[in-house]
Amino acid sequence: MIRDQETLNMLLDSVSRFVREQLVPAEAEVSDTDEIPPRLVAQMRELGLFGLAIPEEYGGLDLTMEEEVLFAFEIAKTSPAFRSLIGTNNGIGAQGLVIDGTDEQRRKYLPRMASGEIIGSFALTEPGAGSDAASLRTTAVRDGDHYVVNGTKRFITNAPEASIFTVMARTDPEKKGGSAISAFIVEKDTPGLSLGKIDKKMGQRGAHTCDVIFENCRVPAENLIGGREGIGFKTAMKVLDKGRLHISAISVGVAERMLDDALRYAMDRKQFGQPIADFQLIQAMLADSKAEIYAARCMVIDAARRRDAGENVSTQASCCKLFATEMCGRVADRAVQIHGGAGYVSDYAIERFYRDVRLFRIYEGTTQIQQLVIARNMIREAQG
Ligand code: COS
Repeated sequence: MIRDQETLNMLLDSVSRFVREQLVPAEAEVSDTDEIPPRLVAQMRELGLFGLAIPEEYGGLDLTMEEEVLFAFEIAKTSPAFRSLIGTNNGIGAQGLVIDGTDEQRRKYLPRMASGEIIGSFALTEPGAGSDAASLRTTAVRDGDHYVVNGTKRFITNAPEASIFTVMARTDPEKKGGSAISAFIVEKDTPGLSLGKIDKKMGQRGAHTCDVIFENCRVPAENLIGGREGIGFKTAMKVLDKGRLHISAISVGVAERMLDDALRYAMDRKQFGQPIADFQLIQAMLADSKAEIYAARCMVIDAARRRDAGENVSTQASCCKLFATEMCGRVADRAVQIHGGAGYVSDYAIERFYRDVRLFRIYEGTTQIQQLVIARNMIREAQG
């Protein structure tokens, strides 16, 4: 749903200009230094990019899902690390509060997240619990008006930058499965919370992940999201439904950028006396990529509109994540192929993008988990 086309166009125009004029020229610097320059972070704050998906009453722009995916198509036309910095405040790092938080909890944290003053992070994955998220072992044991949290979270995006964490932990250690899991907001400076060393990743330099370790970390009971135990797994799943749509839209935007780079290279590069874009085998790769990007774009917009209309889009979000991220991987591969030897060296952005986009098929639920969610939902529906 688009609420006001004119206002949205203004936002999309300014984001597109920001990407073209500021972010694209800084891509190599971010990759070399593994850091987003503070001047660009300040500009992101000024543009309101940290609060796009946060309700207006808490200082955000409250974009609908359709508006958000249109934004994501634009911001994704540059290194994914830029998107990652604002991604958790708009997505998994804030949506637990937006969806299931109490008014008091929202008031306390969301305005500062919307302004970009603080970064939020989402701590679900553990060394022993990745795809099988419901088997997580971090515990939160009630002790007076606190919970004592113990456990380790792994690969936590933006953890080194984060001031608050949405942490899923088991409040009933005896009970297996998701119904014993609760979600908490834990502030970075809480005694007993520490961070591991920053992970050395395959790509997305400038975006950081690390372990978050809890050792007898005492969290005020008022930080239990929604004030109820046992709903944390469902909160996480709802957050991921939205996150998966967002990542799908990002996959479309990055694929468009990679295809654009490949097309320009193919028109410029001459072999056998003519631009390689004139050769049909190159054209096949360009055309297949164009068609697949178009298909993914349509899927993402359709699913976003359905979500805005109040439909449960768990199946559609997984279909989008499955198709769009795999499509993005294929486009990356073809774009490297079109660049030939030049695609394998770091003088061209495609070498970096090829590594950067590999993550999309893994995080916020692997392709295989999306297949499982889709098929399960199909069977459930058929059973009535
Ligand atoms: N929205 C709301 N509730 C949901 C839901 C959703 N999208 N998906 C599941 N639930 C509910 C179920 O309805 C069920 O509730 P009841 O116990 O009341 O019936 C409960 O949550 C448990 O669901 P389920 O039985 O499907 O859980 P499983 O452990 O079998 O599997 C999967 C769930 C595999 C889908 C889940 O663990 C998953 O998504 N794993 C991937 C995790 C992930 O994406 N990690 C990325 C790291 S975060 S960047």
